[in-house]
Amino acid sequence: MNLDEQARDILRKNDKGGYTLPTHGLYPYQWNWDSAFAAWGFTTFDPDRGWTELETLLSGQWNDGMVPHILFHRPDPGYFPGPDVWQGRGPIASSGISQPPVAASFMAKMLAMDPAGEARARAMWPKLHAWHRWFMQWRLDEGAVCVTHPWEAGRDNAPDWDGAMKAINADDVGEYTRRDTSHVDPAMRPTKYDYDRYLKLVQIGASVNWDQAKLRAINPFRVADPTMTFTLLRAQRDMVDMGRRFGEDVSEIEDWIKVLEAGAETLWNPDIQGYDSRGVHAGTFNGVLSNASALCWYAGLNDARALPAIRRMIDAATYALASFDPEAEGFEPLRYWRGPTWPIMNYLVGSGMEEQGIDALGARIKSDTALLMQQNGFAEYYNPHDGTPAGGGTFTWTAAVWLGWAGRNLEDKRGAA
Ligand code: 9WN
Repeated sequence: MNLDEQARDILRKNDKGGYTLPTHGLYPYQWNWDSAFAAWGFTTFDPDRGWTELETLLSGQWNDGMVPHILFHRPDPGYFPGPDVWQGRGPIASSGISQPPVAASFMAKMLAMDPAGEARARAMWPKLHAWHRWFMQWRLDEGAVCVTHPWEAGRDNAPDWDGAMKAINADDVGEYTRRDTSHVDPAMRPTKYDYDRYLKLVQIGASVNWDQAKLRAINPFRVADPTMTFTLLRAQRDMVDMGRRFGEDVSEIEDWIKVLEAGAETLWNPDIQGYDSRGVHAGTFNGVLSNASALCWYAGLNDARALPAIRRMIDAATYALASFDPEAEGFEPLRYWRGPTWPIMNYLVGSGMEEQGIDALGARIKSDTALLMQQNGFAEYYNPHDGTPAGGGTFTWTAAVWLGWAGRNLEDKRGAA
């Protein structure tokens, strides 16, 4: 099988009928941003199935507009924490937090690829609008979007959260059994210290039935985050474009864009010459240069200030862009979001650079990402120094990135930028 066929095969095999698992075993449910990538990947060869993926995701939307980060369609003992721990209150058993809102941006791409799907996109637009409003209502700090749990950013154990995690007392979290470490090497996963705190935050949310007003008062974890701010800013721009086409009133969204642009500026940390996460309770930057810092171009900000530090990060790795600055203390090339390179982030960053005319660097990230898959298969993530595949295998969103971007118009741009 060639790589296109392998990638399509992965999507089909991870398809549970209406939704797609990130990978069998490790992640046996529907994850929010994984699902948006899956929808796009399917649209390259089966648009009908692509639209269905997004519709299934939005069928789990809560009354308040939130679209959960996990939908537990069918119970599976292979994942912890499951629906009984989360106690979500939506129409489908779910977690109680959200994830980076990339669905609208993928919907815009899907519409361009399959204009026949317009009626389906039109029906989803108001739901996405309600979800984005939920972020604007509950998650802003000085216009930047905050996460209330490390899992909400999709970058679970990134060093960005270290400061805020220290402030969480998890002594009374109780006994529990992790399942992730029985699927993959524990050395590649977040630590027990991290998991105690992840779980404690879930318990705090569930204790107030995920009431956002109450949670805001008691949650010790609130971090303004570049992942969320930049993906929402991009999503709002795509919503304006689609909304105009659908004859919707987009003036509110245009106002949100201004708020988010100002918010993004509050994440600029001159000390690291990059966009940084900011602890809201502590009132300080975290001093972390990550692949999320490089999402500014994806968000439509052509920021020359941000280029030198990101270029240095790219030069410091063999393959593409590491999730954390390879020259920073605490860099770990195989531990999840503390060093490895992730195809999905490479796509968001690289395609954003291509759109903003940072052509050579964008093309380099793309060809490195393609090379990782050609040499090492469709892994969850890779060691940015030697390309070792790690985490889960036959991964849905990695296959989608191949089909939609990395595997298209292949050129070797290594060394070109
Ligand atoms: C918790 C599914 C998800 C991704 C996240 C990634 C990881 C989950 C976990 O897997 O998070 O949400 O249990 O580690 O960090 O980005 O959506 O692929």
